[in-house]
Amino acid sequence: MKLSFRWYGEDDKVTLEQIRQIPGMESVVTAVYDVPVGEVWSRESISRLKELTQQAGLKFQVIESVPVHEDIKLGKPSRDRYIQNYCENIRRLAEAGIQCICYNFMPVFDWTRTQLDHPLADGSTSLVYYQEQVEQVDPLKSDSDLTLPGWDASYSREELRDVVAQYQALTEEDLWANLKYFLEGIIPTAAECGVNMAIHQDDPCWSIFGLPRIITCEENLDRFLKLVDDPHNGLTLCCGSLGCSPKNDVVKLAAKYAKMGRIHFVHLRNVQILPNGFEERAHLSQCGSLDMYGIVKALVENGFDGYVRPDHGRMIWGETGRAGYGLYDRALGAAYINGLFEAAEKEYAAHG
Ligand code: DNO
Repeated sequence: MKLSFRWYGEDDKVTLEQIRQIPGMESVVTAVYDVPVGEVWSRESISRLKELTQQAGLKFQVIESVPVHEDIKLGKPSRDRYIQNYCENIRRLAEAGIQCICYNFMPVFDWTRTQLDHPLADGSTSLVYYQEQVEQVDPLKSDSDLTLPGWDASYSREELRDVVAQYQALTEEDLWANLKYFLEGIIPTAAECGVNMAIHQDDPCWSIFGLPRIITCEENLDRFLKLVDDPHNGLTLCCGSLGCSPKNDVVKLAAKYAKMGRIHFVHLRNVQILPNGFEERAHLSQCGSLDMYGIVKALVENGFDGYVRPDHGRMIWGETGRAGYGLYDRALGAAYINGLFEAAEKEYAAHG
């Protein structure tokens, strides 16, 4: 396992020096943020990130994310140009030493929560999703002044309505076809460059606002991997995204896809499933619904050797900053992940 930590670049309040001091930390997970979605990343921006990372004594090997332009997901004629750009980004990142690229294929909305600072019983705050709050939001109604915290702020409300409306005619099968077209366009380049592509599951793993979501469950992950059956077409196993539905057995999925050699990156995070949604919790198994040791054991026993990062943390000890991405609770998560892997690896070495 290669321990990594997400860093949002030079504007991140969390510094590379701090990240470096987390025990066992190897690699940074980052991205170029100064280019609009769909365009080619400049070699200067990429090498700047690489330089800063290496100066801090960390490796520059994982990107999260190279975002996929909506025209690709919608299957518009302009997608070919965006797919070419995507391939060029893969080539440039490979030249800089990148081994793994995380991305997602969610229409319009990336991860969605209804509140980012919900107080938990211990006085910390965390990200939560309550279905009844989501149901109050209609992104197509201009008079609705409700927004959700994870929304892409680069869209004006008008643009958001427009792009959401374009998806109304798109079925799940259309989205599958567009994903296949995209993969057929990029995986040969990734294979040539030795880069592992790692799709992130939809978060949460169900449809929101009537928009299709397909990277959600075992059946669909099986289908995804067969779209282009090449080891470079793999997964970011996001435990929190899959684990917010009781239908997904994350331990089983970790074992299955690790055994197939198709998990390149793992986001480890715990969630508490509730009747009306879920709350993000501390990483520790006893704090939520997921068996974190079970997941790690399944990875280790099935030969997983990819990147791992602690995922969203709570805000603790008075820290303020980017929701889910403070230093303290993610560092606690990293320490816990180290412990789980050490135990699972020693156990496996001793008893198989
Ligand atoms: C949220 C993240 C996601 C993830 C993308 C990957 O905190 O897990 O935004 O980076 O979905 O493309």
